[in-house]
Amino acid sequence: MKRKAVSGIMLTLLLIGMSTLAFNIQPVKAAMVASESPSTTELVYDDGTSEVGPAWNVVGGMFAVQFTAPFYPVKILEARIFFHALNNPSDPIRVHILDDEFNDLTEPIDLTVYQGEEKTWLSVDVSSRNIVLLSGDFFIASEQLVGGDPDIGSDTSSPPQGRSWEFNTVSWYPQPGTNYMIRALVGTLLRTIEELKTEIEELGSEGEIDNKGIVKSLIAKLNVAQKLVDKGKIDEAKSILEDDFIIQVQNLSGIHITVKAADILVQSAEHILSIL
Ligand SMILES: [Ca+2]
Repeated sequence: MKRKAVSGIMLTLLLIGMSTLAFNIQPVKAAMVASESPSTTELVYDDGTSEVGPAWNVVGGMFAVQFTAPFYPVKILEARIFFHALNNPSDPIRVHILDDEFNDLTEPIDLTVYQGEEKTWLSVDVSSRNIVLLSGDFFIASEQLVGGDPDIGSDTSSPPQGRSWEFNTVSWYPQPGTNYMIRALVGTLLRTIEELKTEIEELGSEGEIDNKGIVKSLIAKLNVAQKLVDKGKIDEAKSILEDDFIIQVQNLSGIHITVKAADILVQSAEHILSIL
C-alpha cells in the first residue's frame, strides 16, 4: 500500500481544471477520463471538490462508487479516496474492491487517515493484487471503522452521475443525489504484440524503462515473436514470449523497469499468450 498525498494534490488540481472545463462545456453522463499514460486511465465521476462530508455512525457502513471500465480486460491499479473532514487525529478505514454483485475481489485493505490528509486524494496501490476483469462493472468502497469519522468527500455541486452507493450494514442501495469522491486508476492489458512494442517504446521515452539497450532488446524479442506468428509458428512465438520476453522483464523489474511498468508488460504478454 502506497500513499501519495503530494502527487494526489497535484493530480487533483489538474483534474479540477479538467473536470470544471468538461462540466462547463456539457454535463457528462459517462466517466470523465483523464489519461495519465498510454496504459493507465483514471475513472472520475466527481468534480474534485467536496461540498459535504457524510459519515456512518454505525461501524461497517460503507460508501461506494460504481465504475465502468473503458476497455477490457482491465486491471485495477489504485483506489483513490477523498475525505471531506476528519474530527479525530487519525482514523482507520477499510477499502474494498468489489465486483458488480458487491463481492470482494481482493482482501480488503486497511488504511489510516491522518488529520491534514482531508481534502487530498489518498491512493491505495492494489496493482500487486492482480485484479483483472474481463467484463462487468466494479465498485470501490470505504468502510467506516469508527462511528462518525472520517467524513467521506461528497460532491454535490456537479450533476450526479448515478454512480454513488451506500451500504447500511445490511444492504446496498443507490444514492442518486451525489457523487461520492472515490476514483479508480485502471490499466489495460495490451492485446497484440504490436501494441506491446508501442508500449515499450513509450515506457522507454517516459523513463519507466531507463535503458535504451533494454528497450531495443525487448522490441527485438517481440519482432522475432511477431515473425513467428506471421509464419504460423505459434508455439515458437509463445516460447519467445514466455521463456524470453517475460523472464527478461521480470528480471529487470524494479531495476531498469519500474515495478508497475514491468507488471503491465508481464500481464499483457500473458494475456497475449492466452489469445494467440
Ligand atoms: Ca464539487
